[in-house]
Amino acid sequence: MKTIIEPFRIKSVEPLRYTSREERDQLLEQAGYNLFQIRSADILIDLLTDSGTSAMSTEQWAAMMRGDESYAGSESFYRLKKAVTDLTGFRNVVPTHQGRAAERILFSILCQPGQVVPNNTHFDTTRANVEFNGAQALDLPLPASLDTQAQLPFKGNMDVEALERLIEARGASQIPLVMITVTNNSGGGQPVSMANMEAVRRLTEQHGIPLYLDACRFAENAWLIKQREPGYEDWTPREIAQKMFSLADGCTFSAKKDAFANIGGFLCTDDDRLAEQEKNLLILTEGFPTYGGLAGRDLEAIAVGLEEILQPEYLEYRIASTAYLGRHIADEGVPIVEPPGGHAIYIDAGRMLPHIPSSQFPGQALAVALYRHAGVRSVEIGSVMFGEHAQHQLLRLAIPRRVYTQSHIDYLVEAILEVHACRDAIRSFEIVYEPKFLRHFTARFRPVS
Ligand code: P70
Repeated sequence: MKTIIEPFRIKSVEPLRYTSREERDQLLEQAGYNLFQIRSADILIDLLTDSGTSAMSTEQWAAMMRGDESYAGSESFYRLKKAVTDLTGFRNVVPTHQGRAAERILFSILCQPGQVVPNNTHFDTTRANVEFNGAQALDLPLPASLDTQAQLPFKGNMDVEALERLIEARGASQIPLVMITVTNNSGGGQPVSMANMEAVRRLTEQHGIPLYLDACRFAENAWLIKQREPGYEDWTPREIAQKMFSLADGCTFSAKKDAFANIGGFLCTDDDRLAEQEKNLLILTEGFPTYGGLAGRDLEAIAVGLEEILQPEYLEYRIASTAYLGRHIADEGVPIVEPPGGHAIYIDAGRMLPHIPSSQFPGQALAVALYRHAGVRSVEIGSVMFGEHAQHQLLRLAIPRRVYTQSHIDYLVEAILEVHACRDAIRSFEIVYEPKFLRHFTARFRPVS
């Protein structure tokens, strides 16, 4: 059969609530044109994020009933630890309430003011946590990835030559760790090749610098390696993922993405001394090391999710469904980050709206226009999120896992094409309020008249 179907059926549904254009105009004004400030009941299709928004399976819900809520020594922790160690090979597994808590603990131990942390591209909380500890968060994406239209298989790769130059210039002692984000979220959900990870590994090993994976979307990255990197066609997604982790010294992980959980994360390392320091910090704010800010039932949901995410039928459907959205809008002239990656389609808003300069936030303008027109929520990934560090002005349409069906995707295609047809009328924005860190969550905007 040629048709790729959703490899699940639906047992429980949530109704969607419709709003009128007039209502949405009013809601936007009240929200300061920031879609984070709109109530979810006022959203028809929510593509703000794929994080924590997955539909859990019957097996995950069943496992939650088994949750052991003991403060210390919970059986659920040992089930999670086994699932994580079998997958990653890491000895120490420190649970956290989500990915950024793992980042905060890791960077506050490893980073000193004045040091530099290279990453293929930092995502929002990763950058904020590095900077909060006084270190510099340096993006080293592939130069070729700057062209959103270039059709290359691994545009998420790190620029290994730039990393080599950095190590020479700054010295290994000023680089507490190197991080690779899979998939590269800020750069269009693009995958990182195994060859690139191996090259970075060789370099970091030579200089004694720890290599960490920001592994949020490891399974989607593994599937894209299987599809795009010669030599891996016959590997299972699990085998590919295991090899990816074997190249690293540790990882941070948000279970809200590639573990189908609504909350949770963890921090892994093979360094026992570092793990002790991490657990000492964990107790201060997250909790005892066998639950780390989560309920026992959450640990169970993650353990099951880590198995389900690697099922080939699921990954095939997932990547095909994202690509379907991308192809249907791109073939009609909407400039997207090519080729479609894993969890999201990214529209190059800078290219689509050439009349709006970066300083007036084309991605934000497009996010507002799409919500106004069709009740669809998306997120700007550009100068609102990253200020001067923005490499592109993108609008991200993130697809929650196992949540929306094919007709929702067809509705999105129609909505985006209609907005695209009226793109010349889309107005720009200026910021009227912003906080110090992670300003995209609470900034307020005003249309420029
Ligand atoms: C997203 C969310 C979270 C994330 C990530 C990478 C590569 C770490 C984390 C932190 C954040 C977000 C952005 C816009 C709107 C809503 C949410 N990414 N590393 O959607 O993990 O959230 O568990 O602390 O992508 O991409 P956590």
